[in-house]
Amino acid sequence: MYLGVKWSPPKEEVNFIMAFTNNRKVLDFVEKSAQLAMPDKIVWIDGSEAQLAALREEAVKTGEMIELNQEKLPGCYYHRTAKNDVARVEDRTFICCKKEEDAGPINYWMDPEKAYKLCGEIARGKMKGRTMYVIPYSMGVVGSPFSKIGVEVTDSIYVVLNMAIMTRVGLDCYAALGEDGDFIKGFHCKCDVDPEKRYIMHFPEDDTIISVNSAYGGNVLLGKKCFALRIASYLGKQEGWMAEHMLILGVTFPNGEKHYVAAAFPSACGKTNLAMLIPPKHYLEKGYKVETVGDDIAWIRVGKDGRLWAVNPENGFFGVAPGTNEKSNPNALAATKRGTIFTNVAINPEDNTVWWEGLTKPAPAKLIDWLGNPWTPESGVKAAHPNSRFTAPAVNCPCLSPEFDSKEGVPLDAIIFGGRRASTTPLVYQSRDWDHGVFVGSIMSSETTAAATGAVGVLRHDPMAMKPFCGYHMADYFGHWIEMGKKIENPPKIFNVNWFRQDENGEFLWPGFGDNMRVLEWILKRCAGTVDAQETAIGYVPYAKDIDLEGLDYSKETLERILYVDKARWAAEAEEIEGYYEQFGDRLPKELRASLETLKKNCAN
Ligand code: GTP
Ligand code: SPV
Ligand code: MN
Repeated sequence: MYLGVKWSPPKEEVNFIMAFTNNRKVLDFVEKSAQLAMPDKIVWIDGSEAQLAALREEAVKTGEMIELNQEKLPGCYYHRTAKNDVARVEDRTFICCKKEEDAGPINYWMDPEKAYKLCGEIARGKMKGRTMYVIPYSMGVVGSPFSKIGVEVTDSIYVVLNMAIMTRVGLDCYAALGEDGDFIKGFHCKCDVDPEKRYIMHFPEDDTIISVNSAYGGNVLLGKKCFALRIASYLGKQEGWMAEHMLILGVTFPNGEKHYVAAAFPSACGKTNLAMLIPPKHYLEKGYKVETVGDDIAWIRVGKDGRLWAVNPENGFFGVAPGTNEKSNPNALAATKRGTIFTNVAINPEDNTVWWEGLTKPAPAKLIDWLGNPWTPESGVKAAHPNSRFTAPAVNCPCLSPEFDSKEGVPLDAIIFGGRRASTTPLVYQSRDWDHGVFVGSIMSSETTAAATGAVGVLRHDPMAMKPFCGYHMADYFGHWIEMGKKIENPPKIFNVNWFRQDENGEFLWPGFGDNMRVLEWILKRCAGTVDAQETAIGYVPYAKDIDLEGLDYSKETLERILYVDKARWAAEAEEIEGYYEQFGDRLPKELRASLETLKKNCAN
């Protein structure tokens, strides 16, 4: 039984000659998907450039994609989604485990049987007149002990082409599976792109994902948030590893030493930017270098050496376009110059290139906005959707780490949490130890962004930046972090940063972007034990003198202001956290409760 449909296939209707695999589970999954959605045709994606080129051509013919200026942007295409389909839909994203209590208070839950039936009814016959594409893909380098294979079926060429950038698509995935290997099943059907019937369902106990009535990024590129975070976090808990919403970067010191950090910030809160940062001039002159291993997802295991090792399971960047420019993130911009798909940005009709808010100042005089309407700077609306994105191959990134393809990943010196907080949270602080670091991650709050539907700028808890992405009970996830800590002989140090402190006029108090290197340096010095810190109610905070301000027109007073730990505010924060923790009941690890008590005590005296 799959999707509520009994299987009685007229086999000759389905093209299995081109299946490329004798894995009976793959064949069964594809058969059942076809039986349900009734496509006219099945196309088995092999990942070859010839096949992808033909699909691009077809998508341009049907209007699904627009070919951009091939001289200025070779291999680049443009896609517009439906107006109602521009971001992840958290309230329509479900964890469908057997017991409701296992999904926890933070996830939306649906009974698996009900969810299969509902989606079965919605998707039945919806691929009639369409083609179903079968995409074999690997999250991580094929053959790495970290990696896992998925197969996504979809009726969208846009999905095929994006998956071919974001993951490792190819027949070697079938070879890795063999005749009997298991994989994550992903069924996607855009159906009628009806927001009322849009569902993103996860069945962690069945290794299955179903997505219907959307054709947007995180809802439909099933290898990404659905598999690599929601399903993988569940697998990680079972198998003793971690799937996190984290960037991974490497810092090379002037003496040649390399150190790696992973950082969890909520959606549209600066992961891509930090991962690709270019250090200030005097750091470059001294020989510092920052390289990107990943910008969104990290799979992390304990290595033989008792350290944590991280890989980026993705193969591309699905990055926020607005705000990306030559100054803020030249590396990301360079990555979008070839082989990239742009979604919901604006088009400059003069030369058939792309534009978004913040790319250039002033804006071009005339554009076609993300809705397809003529636009001028006087229009009074945004030309690009605030969650418009680029899908760029990782290999394009000038600062891509040589360790990007490493099968073992990179060893972590530090884990950094961070959110978008106008007040309270200082620029940076260090936790006292692993368990306290888990507490620091668990109490993260951040203002919402355009990455998900709903209001923007609302402060909410987003523990470890995983609120929308944890595939099981959040308190059990905290417990898993605590348990992992016991297995790591040489744990990374855990920090929290906040690039988003604001003054009374709503202006950011910290320059951010490349200047975040100054904070990274302090963090790595703390890891090496070469810089002192002041102990405060919330953890260790830098002495202002230890944050390098060379080459920056920045007052020591402002720095002191954003490093200051205001006990009264933190006492209020602790009280708020107490209320927030209540929903976890007895499942909340005692270590976290103890850390909360310490915080309360520290703020009281
Ligand atoms: P997802 O892909 O949604 O997971 O997001 P992300 O965490 O990779 O976010 P990204 O780096 O794309 O940043 C999103 C927004 O944050 C953009 O508008 C950036 O301009 C802004 N931003 C990033 N870094 C900084 C910073 O250091 N300071 C300030 N003020 N803004 C930043
Ligand atoms: C996020 O929202 O955190 C993203 C974009 O990285 S999406 O893939 O749409 O989830
Ligand atoms: Mn993300």
